[in-house]
Amino acid sequence: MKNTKLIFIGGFLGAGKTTAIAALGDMFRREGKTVAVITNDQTEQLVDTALLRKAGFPVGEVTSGCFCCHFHSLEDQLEALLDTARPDVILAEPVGSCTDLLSTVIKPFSAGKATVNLDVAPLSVLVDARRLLSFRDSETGPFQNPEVSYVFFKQLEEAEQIILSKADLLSPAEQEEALAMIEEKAPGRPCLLVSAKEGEGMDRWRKTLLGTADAARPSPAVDYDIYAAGEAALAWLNCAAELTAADPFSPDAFLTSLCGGLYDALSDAGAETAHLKACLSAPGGAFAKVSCTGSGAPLRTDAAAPDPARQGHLTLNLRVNCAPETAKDLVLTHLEKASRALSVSVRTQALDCFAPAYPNPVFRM
Ligand SMILES: Nc1nc2c(ncn2[C@@H]2O[C@H](COP(=O)(O)OP(=O)(O)OP(=O)(O)O)[C@@H](O)[C@H]2O)c(=O)[nH]1
Ligand SMILES: [Mg+2]
Repeated sequence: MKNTKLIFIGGFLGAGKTTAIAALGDMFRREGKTVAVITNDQTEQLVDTALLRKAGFPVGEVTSGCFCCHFHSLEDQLEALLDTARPDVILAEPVGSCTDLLSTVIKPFSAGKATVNLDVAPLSVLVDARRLLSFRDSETGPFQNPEVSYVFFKQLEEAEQIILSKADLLSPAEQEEALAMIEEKAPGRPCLLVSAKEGEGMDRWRKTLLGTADAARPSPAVDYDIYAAGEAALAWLNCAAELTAADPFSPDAFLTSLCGGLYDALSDAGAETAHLKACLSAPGGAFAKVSCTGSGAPLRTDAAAPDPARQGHLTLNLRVNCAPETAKDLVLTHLEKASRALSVSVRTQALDCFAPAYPNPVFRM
């Protein structure tokens, strides 16, 4: 029986985990390996799942909460993928507000606590240098909340290797500043500079993932009250809607109108967006996606669907530091505005909005 590799790619919201998973998955596939992915969120309707399925990966979802608190759901999803896809490699993306993965996920797998026996790779934690530097100049950080900063830096502390992502966007000075900050927060930790978009550093990183996690590493102490407060400071909103129009509309223009307007309104309300992402699937396989990771970063088009469509399925995920009700009101307002601007009728199918609950891991070793 083959020994399937299980690779956890952690890191804060918007750090580039899904983009890296798609790129690593492609690299493994080009070597002839079979690859599957597990996505994870606090609730259903995931942009990441839509994107990775569109890229041709079998995807299992844990949508009831983070891997650590829903370890048995993670086992169920792994078992299902092992049965159906028979992968050589499973790439797993924990929720971006999650930490203490070494104690609650990596060590339990390494100690044989799981129902599936998989070879767990070293824990990689991605960090977006611009986001990292945004924590530098104020005590409360970009989210105006020391508990969110606590979660962000705990993720770095528990990494077996730190991956400085989106290298293509960084000036040499930003790279240097980010590397110095990482060395200060996690002294001596291996750190790779990568760009999943342009390929820089990716092959070096891929090779390290063929190794096995060092489960004997001491886990950082994590204060769960602070961790819980950090997670709860962010409003979490997932939404799905069906779009229809009498005359064809541009999926790209709809997403830009919706997310551009929403992002500006959140900024005007004094809220810092951790990640706003939305995708639109149209008949015939067209797929458009936009994303914005805050701190003044522009809205980016990750996938374009240039042909006009008469219908589409919209998925929107927002994580932002404001009250859940504010996030919900602004999303509904901007859905309405985009609907009017593009003469598209929007039928909301699902809309979940809340602050994440206190984390209660199944195992903590
Ligand atoms: N230029 C550039 N952009 C990148 C790179 N990696 C990711 N991005 C962009 O960063 C944004 C966020 O990327 P994701 O991969 O969705 O980040 P994530 O960590 O999975 O986000 P969450 O799942 O919400 O926590 C997207 O617009 C990506 O296209 C990169 O290497 N270079
Ligand atoms: Mg993701």
